[in-house]
Amino acid sequence: MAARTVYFCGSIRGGREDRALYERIIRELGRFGTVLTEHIASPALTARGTRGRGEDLGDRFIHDRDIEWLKEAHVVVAEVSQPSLGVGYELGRAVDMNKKILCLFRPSCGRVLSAMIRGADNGRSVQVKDYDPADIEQIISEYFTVTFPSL
Ligand code: 6K6
Repeated sequence: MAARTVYFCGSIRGGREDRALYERIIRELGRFGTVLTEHIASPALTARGTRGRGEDLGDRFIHDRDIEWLKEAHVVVAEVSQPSLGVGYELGRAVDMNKKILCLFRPSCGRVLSAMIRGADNGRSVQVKDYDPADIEQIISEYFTVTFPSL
């Protein structure tokens, strides 16, 4: 079987407050496969969704490339505490592609997760987990070793 690929979703234009947490999640995901979207944790990527200095790729290019990566991915992991239209869109597309999806929500953020994300949990292919940041490595590791060891 080809090496496992993981598509990680995290807020960009929705706000970058959780960027450091994305970095930890991506580092942990990297133990279980190739993360196709490592740039989500890049400090150079601002809430404007550009890197500046003429490196802009164009929104259509970003969309089309990300959808191709999403199609390739064996599993989709999303940090959903920071509301993001792009992450919600990616999750909707991923559900339609029948991907295995793990959504991670931090109740300590003080928000209430959208019913369209929490309500998508079917206990199998789509799972939504409330977590404490201190436990994130363990939750990811359990997902790949206990919940879906074959992924
Ligand atoms: C320029 C150079 C490198 O990256 C950029 C600009 N932006 C994006 N690059 C890659 N993926 C993006 C970019 N903007 C949004 N996305 C996708 O949407 C990511 O996969 C995120 O999971 C999600 C974030 O959506 P918003 O609505 O918070 O931006």
